Amino acid sequence: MRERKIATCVLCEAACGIIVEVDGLEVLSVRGDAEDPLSRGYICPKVVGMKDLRDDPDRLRRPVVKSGGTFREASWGEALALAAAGLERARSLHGRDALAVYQGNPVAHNLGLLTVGQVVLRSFRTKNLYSASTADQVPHMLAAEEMFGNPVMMPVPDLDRTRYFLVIGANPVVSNGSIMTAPDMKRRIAEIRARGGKVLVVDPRRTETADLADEHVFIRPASDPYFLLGLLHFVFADKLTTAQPMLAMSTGWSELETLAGSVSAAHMARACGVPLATIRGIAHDFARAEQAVVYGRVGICHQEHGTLASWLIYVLNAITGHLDQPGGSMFSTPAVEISKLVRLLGFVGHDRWQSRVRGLAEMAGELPVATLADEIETPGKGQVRALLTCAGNPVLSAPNGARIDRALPTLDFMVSVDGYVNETTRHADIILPPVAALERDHYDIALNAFAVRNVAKFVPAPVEREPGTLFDWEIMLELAARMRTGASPLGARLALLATSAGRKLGPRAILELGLRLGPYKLSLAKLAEHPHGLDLGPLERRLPGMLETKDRRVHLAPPSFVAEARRLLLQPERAIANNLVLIGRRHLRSNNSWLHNSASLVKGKPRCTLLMHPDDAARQGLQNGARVAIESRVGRIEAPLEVSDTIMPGVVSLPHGFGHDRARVELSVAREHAGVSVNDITDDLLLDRLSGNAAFSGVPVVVSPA
Ligand SMILES: Nc1nc2c(c(=O)[nH]1)N[C@H]1C(S)=C(S)[C@@H](COP(=O)(O)OP(=O)(O)OC[C@H]3O[C@@H](n4cnc5c(=O)[nH]c(N)nc54)[C@H](O)[C@@H]3O)O[C@H]1N2
Ligand SMILES: Nc1nc2c(c(=O)[nH]1)N[C@H]1C(S)=C(S)[C@@H](COP(=O)(O)OP(=O)(O)OC[C@H]3O[C@@H](n4cnc5c(=O)[nH]c(N)nc54)[C@H](O)[C@@H]3O)O[C@H]1N2
Ligand code: SF4
Ligand SMILES: [Mo]
Repeated sequence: MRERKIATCVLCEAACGIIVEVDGLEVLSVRGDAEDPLSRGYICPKVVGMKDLRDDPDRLRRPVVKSGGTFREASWGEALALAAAGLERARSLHGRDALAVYQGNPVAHNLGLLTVGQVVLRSFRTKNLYSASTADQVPHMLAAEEMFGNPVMMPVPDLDRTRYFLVIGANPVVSNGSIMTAPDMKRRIAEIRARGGKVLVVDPRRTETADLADEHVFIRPASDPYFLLGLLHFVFADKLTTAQPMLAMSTGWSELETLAGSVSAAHMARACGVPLATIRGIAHDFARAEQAVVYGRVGICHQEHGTLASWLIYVLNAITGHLDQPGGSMFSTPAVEISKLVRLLGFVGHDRWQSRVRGLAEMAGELPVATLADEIETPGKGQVRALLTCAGNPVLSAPNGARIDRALPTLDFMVSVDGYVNETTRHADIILPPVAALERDHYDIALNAFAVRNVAKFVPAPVEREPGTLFDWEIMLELAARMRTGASPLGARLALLATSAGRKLGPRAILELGLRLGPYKLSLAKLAEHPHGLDLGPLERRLPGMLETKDRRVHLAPPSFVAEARRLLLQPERAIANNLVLIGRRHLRSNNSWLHNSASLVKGKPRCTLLMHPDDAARQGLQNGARVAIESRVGRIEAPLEVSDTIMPGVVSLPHGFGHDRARVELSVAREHAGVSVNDITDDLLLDRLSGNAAFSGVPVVVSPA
C-alpha cells in the first residue's frame, strides 16, 4: 500500500522537511514538505541520498567479522560478543585509556547516538575520546564556553530579520549552512537584499555565496584574526561601539578597548591582504547598520588561530549592539535545552586533562583528532590499543589521514559502527551496521539549538527497518552490556540495570524528558499534533538569563584569548615564499566522504580538482587540465588542475573526502570517482593552539607538473 510519510532529511544541518512515499518496505520517492515550518518545501539535490543510501547494495545489513584478511557475515550475537570481548580485553590488560573512541559528523543528526550513544560512550571513561568536532567547530565551542559559560551556547545569525550579513569563511549556498540551521539559503540571502540589506562575503575564493552577495572580499587564508582585529581597532578608534545593553551585563570591555588601541590597522591590512580602507569601511557599515551580524564558520575554525577568530566574531557582534538583538547574532531557544544535557554529560570544561604524547588540552571531554595517530603509535602506559569508531571516517577526514591509515592496522583490535566498508572501517576487525536513516525516529536535538527560527519536530521512522537490523543506539547499548567483565560486582549490577532500562526506554524516553523539562514544556504527544513540525516563533532575546558563567556575565575578554591575541600581534608576518597555501572546498552534491556511492550524486564533471589562479598557473607553466603533484611537509598527491580566477593568487583549493581507490574499500560507485584525499597532505602539526582544532586552511604546499 502506498503511503506518504512525513520525515526530515538528515544529510546536512538544514534539516529540511521531506515527504517520503513508501510502499511496504520500498521507498518510492522523497520530496520537499511544503508544510515544514522551517524549510517550507525546499530541498537540495542531495536529498536523493536519503533513498539512495537506503537502497545501496554496498551498504551492510548484517555485521561482518574479519577472518583471514576478509570480511564474512556474522550473526548479531556472534559479532557483538566478539566485539565486546576484543574491546574489553584492551581495557582489562592495559587500562581504560587503552580504548579510544572516534565519533564522526553524522552523530549530530542521529537521535539515538546523541542520547543513548553519548551516555554509553562517555561511560567508558577513556581520555582517548575523539570526534570530528576537533576537525570542525571546537574553536566556536571554546569561545562560547569562555564567553557565555557553555560550549554549545553558540549564537546564530537572525537571518530572517538582518539587514547586514557579513559572512567570513563559510559558503552556506553550498553547505546549506552550518551552526545556522536555515534551509534555502539562496532565498534567505535574496530576501536580505530585497529588504534593502547588504550581504558581504570574505573568503579566499569567490564562492557560490559570494556570487549572490553584494560584495566579495578576498582574504589571505588563515589571516582572519588580523582582519578581525583591524575591525575591532576601527570600532573603538572611530567610536562605533554601542554600549547598551551589553556593557551592563559583561566584563572585559576596557581590556578589549586597550587591545584595540594597541593594534596597528595598517599592519593588520598587510597581514590579511585586505586593503585598509576596506576594513575601515566594513567596520563602519557593520557597526552602523540597524540589524547586522558577522558570521563565521569552518573557514574561520580551520586555522591556526581559529579560536581567536571565533572569539573576535562574537565580540564584534557584542560591542556594536548586535548580539542578542533581533536581526543580529542571537541564541535559539530549543525545545530541548542541550546546554543542560552537555553539562550533565561532562562536556563543559577545557584543559582538565592533556593528551599523553603531545600534551594537547582536552576540549569538552575530547582530545584533538590531530593527535590520534600519536596516541596509537607511541608505546608506553596509556597507549591506545583498541579503537571504536562510530559514524566517522578519520582516514579521509583527519589531518594527515594517511598516517592514521598506517596506524590503524597496528591496533590490537578495532570495531566500527558504520554501514560501509570504507577507508577507515576496512581496518576494523568487526563492523556493526545500523539501520538506514529513513528507518529510525528523528528529532533534531542538536541542530534545533542552532536554528534561525525556533522549531520542534518529531518524526517516527518513516519506513520500517529491514528485519534483523539494529538501531545505532541498540548496537551501542548491546556492546556496552557485553563489556562489563572488568567492572566491580556492584558496577556490573548497576550497568545491567541501566542496560535493561535503556533497552525498554530508548531515545524516545530521554527526548520526552528533555521536552518536558524544556522551556516550552512540550511532550511527544504534543508534538504528534504537529507532524510537519511545530513553529515556536522567531528567535528571542536570551541574555543575561541563559548565561552559565559563574558571575552570570558575558566575558568579553577572557585573559587567555587576550594573551594569545597579543602574542599574535608580536609575531612577524608570515613570510610569503614561493609556496602556495592550500584551502578546502565543498560541493553541493557531496557530503564529506560519504555521499560518493550514489550514482545520481557523483555524475558530472570530476570534482576533486586543484583550483589555481591563472597567474600562478602561468608563472609555473601549468595548463588547465594538467595533472599536477601537490606536496606538503606530510606527503604528496596528484590531481587534475583547474585554472580559475575565482581563487585568489597564492592559494590553491582541493576538496576533502575523496581517495576511494584504496585497497579493500567496498564502495563500487565511489571507486569509479575516486579522486585523492587532500588529508594525505594536510598537516597534523598545524593546530589552533587554544582549542586543538585541525588547521586545514593555509597549509604550505608546492605544486609542480606530475
Ligand atoms: N581537509 C579537510 N578535512 C576536513 C574538512 C575540511 O573542510 N577539509 N572538514 C572537516 C569536517 S567539518 C568534518 S565534520 C569532518 C567529517 O569527518 P567524519 O565524520 O570523520 O567523516 P564523514 O566523511 O562525515 O564520515 C561519516 C561516516 O559515517 C557513516 N554514517 C553515516 N550516517 C550514519 C549513521 O546514521 N550511523 C552510523 N553509525 N554511521 C553513519 C558514513 O558511512 C561514514 O563512514 O571532516 C573534516 N575534515
Ligand atoms: N554539500 C555539502 N554540504 C555540506 C558539507 C559537504 O561536504 N557538502 N559538509 C557539512 C559540514 S561537515 C560542515 S562543517 C559544513 C561547513 O559549512 P561551511 O563553513 O559553510 O562550509 P565550506 O563550504 O567549507 O565553507 C568554508 C569557506 O571558507 C573558505 N575559507 C577557507 N579558508 C579560509 C580562511 O582562512 N579564511 C576565510 N575567511 N575563509 C576561508 C572556503 O573557501 C569556503 O568557502 O557544511 C556541511 N554541509
Ligand atoms: S539542504 Fe539538502 S541535504 Fe541538507 S537537509 Fe535539505 S535536502 Fe537534505
Ligand atoms: Mo563539519
